[in-house]
Amino acid sequence: MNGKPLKQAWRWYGPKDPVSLPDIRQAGATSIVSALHEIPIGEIWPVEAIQERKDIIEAAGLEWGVVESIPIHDSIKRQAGEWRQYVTNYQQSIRNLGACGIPVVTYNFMPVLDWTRTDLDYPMQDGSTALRFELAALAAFDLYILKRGGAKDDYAEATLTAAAKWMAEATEADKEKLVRTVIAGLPGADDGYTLEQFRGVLANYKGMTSEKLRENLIDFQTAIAPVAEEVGIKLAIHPDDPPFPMLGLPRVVSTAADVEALFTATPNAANGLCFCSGSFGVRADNKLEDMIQTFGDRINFIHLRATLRDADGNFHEADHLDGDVDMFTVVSALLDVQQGRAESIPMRPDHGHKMLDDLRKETNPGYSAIGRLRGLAELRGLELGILRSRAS
Ligand code: DNO
Repeated sequence: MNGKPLKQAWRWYGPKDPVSLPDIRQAGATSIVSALHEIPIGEIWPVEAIQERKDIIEAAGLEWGVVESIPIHDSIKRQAGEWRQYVTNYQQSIRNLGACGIPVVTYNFMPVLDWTRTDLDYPMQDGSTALRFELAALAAFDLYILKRGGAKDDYAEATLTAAAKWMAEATEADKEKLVRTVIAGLPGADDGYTLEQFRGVLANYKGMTSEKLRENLIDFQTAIAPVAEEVGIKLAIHPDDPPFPMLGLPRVVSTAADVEALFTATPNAANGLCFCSGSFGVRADNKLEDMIQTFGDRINFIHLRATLRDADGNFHEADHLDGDVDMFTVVSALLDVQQGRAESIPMRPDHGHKMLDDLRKETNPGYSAIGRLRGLAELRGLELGILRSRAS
């Protein structure tokens, strides 16, 4: 093959993941993306626990290439309470990961909720199911279930009407399911909440502006980037998913300008990006190819998936080579970045449809085996085609 390919990685939730390490080897991935999900947010990841997990991965013939994620304690995002202690703990976790030779650490800075969807089983025409975000459902949750003060001002008239309709048509079971889907925590995200707890944490953010949140993020990156650099770790901040403010909470890693502001403020070489085509791709104003060219040097980890939006602000996760993301252009641009690097950048097929046998199994939403296996196979073929066509 002419040119260096990306490293094929796969998210594994640890020993309890229904998709095992031997399964992952059969999918053809060589590198594992994982976290010590059992460690409470804010606590230090001990060397022994990291090493033990690393040994399990290596015994299966794989490598632990990326940590996704060390979640950030909420008090750091607000700079409240014991936040300095939590930053110190985070620095120590990075040192410990460095001591074990783990090269990349991913994290995000979304307040309160990590990635959010309103439907985890949205039927596709081919019989598989996908993850979906329906703006009217989120608005219905916000206005009628959470009953957040001032929520009405955050939505366009058409969304308010659609939300009222959603609510009128929903059964009690639909409403309960929506609450669970939005706030109970998706796999790999922070802990879930009950409705009461959720109101409490939202209240803690009262008055939080995007300017302040951005400052807090920059302070955090300024504190951790030199430590990462010292121990040979590359950081990769994951963009907001979805990439816009939600439930009155600001979000500051949604656009090219957001990303630019972070690298300008903390130019340290360890301060990098997880380029997630699906998250950034939800906004039509994010020009993915330009972003890859602009931030190429900073891209330390890649998530590849495609989303399909509609005019009402909804989106669902399309097949990897379908949807609004022009995957040929995205992978081509990423391969340009890759050619300037000594090491292969890890890339994982992000999410996947629930399909075939997985439809009858208990799986982690977005992280069933076969849908991701299909995604990885398609991406691998696309990459090979691009690299081969460049050979002449
Ligand atoms: C969802 C994932 C996110 C991601 C974190 C990174 O599938 O992309 O949970 O891991 O936001 O910190």
